[in-house]
Amino acid sequence: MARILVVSNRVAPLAEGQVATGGLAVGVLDALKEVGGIWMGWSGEIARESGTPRAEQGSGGLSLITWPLSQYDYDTFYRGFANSVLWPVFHFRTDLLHYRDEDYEGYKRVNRIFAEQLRRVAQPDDLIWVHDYHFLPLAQHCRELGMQQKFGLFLHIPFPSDQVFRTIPHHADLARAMAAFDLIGLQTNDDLLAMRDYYERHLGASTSHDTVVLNGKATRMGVYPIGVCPEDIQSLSREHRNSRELIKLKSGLQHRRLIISVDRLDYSKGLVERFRGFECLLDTRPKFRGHVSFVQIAPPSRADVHGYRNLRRTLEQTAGRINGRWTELSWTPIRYMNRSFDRPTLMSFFRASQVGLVTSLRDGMNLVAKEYVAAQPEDDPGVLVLSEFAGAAHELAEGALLINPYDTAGMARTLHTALDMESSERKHRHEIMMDVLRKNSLAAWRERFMDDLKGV
Ligand code: ADQ
Repeated sequence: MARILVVSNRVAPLAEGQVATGGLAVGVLDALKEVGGIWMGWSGEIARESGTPRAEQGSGGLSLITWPLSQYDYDTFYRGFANSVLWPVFHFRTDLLHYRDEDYEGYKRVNRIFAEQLRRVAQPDDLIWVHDYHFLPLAQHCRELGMQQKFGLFLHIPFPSDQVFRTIPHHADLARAMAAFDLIGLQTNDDLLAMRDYYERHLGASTSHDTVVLNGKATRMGVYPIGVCPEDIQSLSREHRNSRELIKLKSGLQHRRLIISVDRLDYSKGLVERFRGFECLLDTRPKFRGHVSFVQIAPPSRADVHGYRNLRRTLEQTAGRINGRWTELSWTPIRYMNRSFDRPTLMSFFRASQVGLVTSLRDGMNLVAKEYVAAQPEDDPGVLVLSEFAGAAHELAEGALLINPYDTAGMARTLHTALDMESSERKHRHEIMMDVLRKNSLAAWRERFMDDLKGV
């Protein structure tokens, strides 16, 4: 069986006692454990120079190769082009686009470093599976080095409409480089249509349902919605239902109902809109005052990237204002925590919450929505309130209550519906969503992508 070489910006930990979390880490680790292979990426360290690799051997033919980046490469590649151009634009936030030529040069340079590292270890039959927006030109650099293996790219974030994509300076350059991949996987059909539309209209590519042909080279495209392992989450949340952290949370709640949200602190997740929606619920529906609490867990991310510091300040002010207005001696409406919890604890929090609230303004998928559903007790499940702009809404529209996060009054109305929903309807909706999660599991996602890559 062919080995798999995985490239992503960060790799999952292999060391004893450290647990891989999140869809990417778990899904990729499982694939590598099954057939053996190498996972390559940035070590997270800053050094004087980029690129001295360090190898780490795991069990079952699995190893990691990581290397540091220089401060300049980190600033231009990671903080610069990847997170100040691609991330905001792919999430439709052209107002936050901050472009500099040196950042684009840095982005390409780091991609070349990754290509050279790949060439050192790749064997002719390896399948190369590249993840996300950090590495859009990677296959092209590898081809320039003479590599002929099959290259697949999975884009975890949305692909924007062509008008928005064209705000990126050198967008055509980037898109031509992406066409060096043999397979590009996207989260939703909307993303696929947007990408195909761009190639057709702006680069004159000929396209069919699942293939784009540019200058005689065919790239296959497909929709592969990333999933979770519903059974694992179910048992994790059940086993930890008496965890110390959960007991603390419950004792603070004093039998009040709970709305929960968990995200990286990112402007794409619609946190300010969400706080306003909850405020509107309290404002317009007095029966919930003192009876419902909202827990927001949001560890800071990319604090050194433009746009993130302001967001944190705005959220603190908004939460402070709402709590200042409504807090009673025995009740705090919003508990806003800038910290992480381990996965079992998080799943037990989901299980104990009557509403899971996801308000992304744009989101490739949103695994938290799926994790919330999977963690619910079957005999008394909570309700998922989900933004129609998260990729997950494409699969969960029938079971979740969909909202437009820009519609504050609509969000309050939907929260009211969720909090008052009868048990029979909650169970029915939960069953529908669990069927989808089982069918589109993380294993199914990985297998479909890898089978298609082998077949291209
Ligand atoms: P993210 O933007 O990071 O992922 P998401 O899909 O929700 O968003 O995944 C986050 C993961 O981190 C989840 O597994 C969640 O449980 C975990 N997590 C979040 N906050 C946490 C906390 N406070 N403590 C512990 N764990 C926490 C990107 C894209 C998404 C896409 C995924 C996967 O932006 O759209 O769904 O990749 O493709």
